[in-house]
Amino acid sequence: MDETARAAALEKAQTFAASKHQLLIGGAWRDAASGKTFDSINPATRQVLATVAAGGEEDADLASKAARAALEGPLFEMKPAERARLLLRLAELVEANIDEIATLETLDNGKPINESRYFDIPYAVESIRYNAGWCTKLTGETISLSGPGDWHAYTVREPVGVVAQIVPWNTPFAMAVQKAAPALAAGCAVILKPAEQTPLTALRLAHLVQEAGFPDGAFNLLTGDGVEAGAALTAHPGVDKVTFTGSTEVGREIIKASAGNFKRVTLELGGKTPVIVMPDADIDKAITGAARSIFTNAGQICNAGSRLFAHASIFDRLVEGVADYADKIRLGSGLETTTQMGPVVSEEQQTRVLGYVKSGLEQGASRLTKGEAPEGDGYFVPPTVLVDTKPTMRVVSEEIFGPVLCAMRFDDDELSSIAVQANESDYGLGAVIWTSNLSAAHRLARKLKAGTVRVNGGGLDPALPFGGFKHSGWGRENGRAGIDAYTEIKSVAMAY
Ligand code: TXE
Repeated sequence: MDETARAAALEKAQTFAASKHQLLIGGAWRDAASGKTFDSINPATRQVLATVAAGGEEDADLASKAARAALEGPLFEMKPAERARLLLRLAELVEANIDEIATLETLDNGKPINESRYFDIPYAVESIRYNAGWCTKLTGETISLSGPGDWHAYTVREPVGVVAQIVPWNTPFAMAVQKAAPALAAGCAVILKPAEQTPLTALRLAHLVQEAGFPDGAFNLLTGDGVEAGAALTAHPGVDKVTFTGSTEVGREIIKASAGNFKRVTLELGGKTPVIVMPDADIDKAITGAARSIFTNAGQICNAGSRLFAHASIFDRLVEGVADYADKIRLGSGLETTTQMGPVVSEEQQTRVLGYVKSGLEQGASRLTKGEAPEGDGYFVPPTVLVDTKPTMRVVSEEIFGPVLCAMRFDDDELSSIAVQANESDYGLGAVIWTSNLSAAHRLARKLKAGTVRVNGGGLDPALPFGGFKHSGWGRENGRAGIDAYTEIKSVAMAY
């Protein structure tokens, strides 16, 4: 983005933020039934950025009915190729407005514009295109039966139905799209509930979904907080499936609330990803990789590499390298192109993350970094590297969701014992290995209890299933597994 493009995008984003924000239900924009609203705050300035409708139980009910009508009407009749065309049109619209959407994301969430403009939103575009491809490829099987008589039997994959999608604030647009695109590709009707901290890019998405030409009610937007709007959706008998990304505690609540009508549930919860650096690794690359893994988006990523395990022979060089990287990170307003780390999303998160650092120091950890938070009103947290950390400390066992790395050493090269250390967590979302010995990498990958294992780098891809073992959740998003999760298998057996 050059200066002119940046200024134009900022003006558009600010104009959109200042506009009236309602709920999208059945193709119509309307206020919340209660008339309530909430404010979205710019975390870099603490100023009110937008005022948004606060949906509740009555709105959730209307949205579920509108979604059901779309599901049983126009979506039922729609050919797969038409769904694909609509999604491809949506991808084009997102791309055409990418500077504005990225700027809006940065204003609402705080993340550096270079992250939103060159990673988050392009990833979302790829996710829409990837899922558009699946529309015409959701096939069943023909099956030979062994019972008495002659049979023709086959399976079909049908849309699971009305899907409530509850998304968090750390990558608001990408997360909304990563959920909505496969659901729409499978023929489901969606009710999206963005996080109350960051509703704006989901609102922009809703306008673009309408512009793309999806039938009324295929995509509904219910802004509001978790306890009212979110909980109303998860308990609603008219909702067939819930997909959620957020905290482990709320994940448990969602399982309970979904039990009433046995909703299908997909959960992407927390993580405490281990980054394992073997002595034969390319250390310079491992330093940069480990630093990026925890400091990107100020550590507010579910699979941020928050536990570093390094062999004793390279430990000092590695952690000093990461601490040096951390101390050079430029913190500031996400709107500045020179900013490498923005504020965390809210005062609550800032207090929470700083509280974790304090608890780590009180429990005996030492801080290698010197970073100070910049002056000003933003919710800044300096990137922090802690050493002398132990598995019993809260900073090591709990998800911090901030730019805080806990470094630990291992002494022997025995892969099993490294895996035991890395697996010593309730979470099992991701793991990263740095080594030049690929046989060791494959062996270690088999031993790690993690949904995704990356070797010598790697990122997120719409084609690669993503999700967790253990307390990190249920099911997978992305890839074939991701779209299958929005379908039910129906078997049809026909006697000749
Ligand atoms: O999450 P919540 P919070 C973790 C991270 C963070 C902590 C707290 O450790 O520090 O959670 O963040 C909606 N029924 N992650 O409190 O509450 C809510 O409105 C239905 C990890 O912000 O889980 C929002 O849309 N919905 C994570 C969404 O859930 C409810 C990303 C997430 O909010 C609800 C975010 C309820 N009872 C936080 N209560 C990741 N895995 O990426 C809340 N919500």
